[in-house]
Amino acid sequence: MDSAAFHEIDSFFESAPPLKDSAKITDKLNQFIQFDSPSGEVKGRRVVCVTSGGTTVPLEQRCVRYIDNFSSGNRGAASTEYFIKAGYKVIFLYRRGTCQPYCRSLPEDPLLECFELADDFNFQVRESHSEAVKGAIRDHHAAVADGLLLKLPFATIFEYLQMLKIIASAIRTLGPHAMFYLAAAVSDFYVPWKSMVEHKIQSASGPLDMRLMQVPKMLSVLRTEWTPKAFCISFKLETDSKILLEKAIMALKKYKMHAVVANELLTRKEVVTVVTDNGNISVHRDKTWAGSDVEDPLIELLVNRHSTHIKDPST
Ligand code: 9Z3
Repeated sequence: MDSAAFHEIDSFFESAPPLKDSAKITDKLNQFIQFDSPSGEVKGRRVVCVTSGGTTVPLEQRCVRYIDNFSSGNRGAASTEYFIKAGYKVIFLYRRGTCQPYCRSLPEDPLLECFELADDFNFQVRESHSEAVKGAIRDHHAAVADGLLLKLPFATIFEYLQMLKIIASAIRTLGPHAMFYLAAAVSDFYVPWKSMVEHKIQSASGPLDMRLMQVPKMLSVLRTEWTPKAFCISFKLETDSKILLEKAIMALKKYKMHAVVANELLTRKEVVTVVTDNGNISVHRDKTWAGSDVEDPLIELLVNRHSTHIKDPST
């Protein structure tokens, strides 16, 4: 990376609004990483940071309006479940309000739809949702109790990137056992905090004309400076299939990722292509089973690749 790129990144962090609770987040992370699971095996345990959901770009400091990046959070939530099943500790960095691990089969408003009043004092789970509710509670509680799941919410691009940096510094000591799985949809353009108006933009002033700056690319600095030994997977999303693979290969080379998962908006739940230096692998959802997820074979493949990386971190 050249010095201009470092300067751009430094000035992004210097001018960002300070992250609330950053000391608390660091404490939580350190506790999570050091937590001895009831089964006792922490040494050499793999930790993955799964990012999920879209980042927002506020247009006013006292934000009324913002630009958003599309992501339901389903990819991140599903992947988290499969990583935990594979024995990983997962730091789930997610956009507040998006899909959560173990809740994917629940309706949108679970409290109102899954429960009913039994009498004036008690409520109960509706028969139709009882398996889904029991499963969600059991699996989520087990993951948290075993020290395998830490959930950290963000909303803005400023919060997301500051938290990513804190996470990187917390898991750096794990060397090749650490992994980043960057499924969040991250804003490419933003309004720097210092040039952002404080109050709500007035519509009486006519059409809105505003200049957005490019968000500095943090993937290179994450890969080469923050956690040089970690296994790094990023995602590439396109709507035009003709340019998808070429863009993913570019990202792989430019940011020195270990793999880039390429996906198209419309088919993202059916198929993804894992792009690596040794070629591309198409990963499909198992169509013989209605409840299957493409994340199941995807995480299996990445876990195997991570094992190879741990044996030889220079790969
Ligand atoms: C992805 O490509 C994710 O797979 C999706 C998942 C956001 C499509 P859902 O959350 O969808 O299940 O609804 N994430 C990365 C998107 C992104 O912004 N990538 C940047 C790019 O493509 C690189 S960081 O340029």
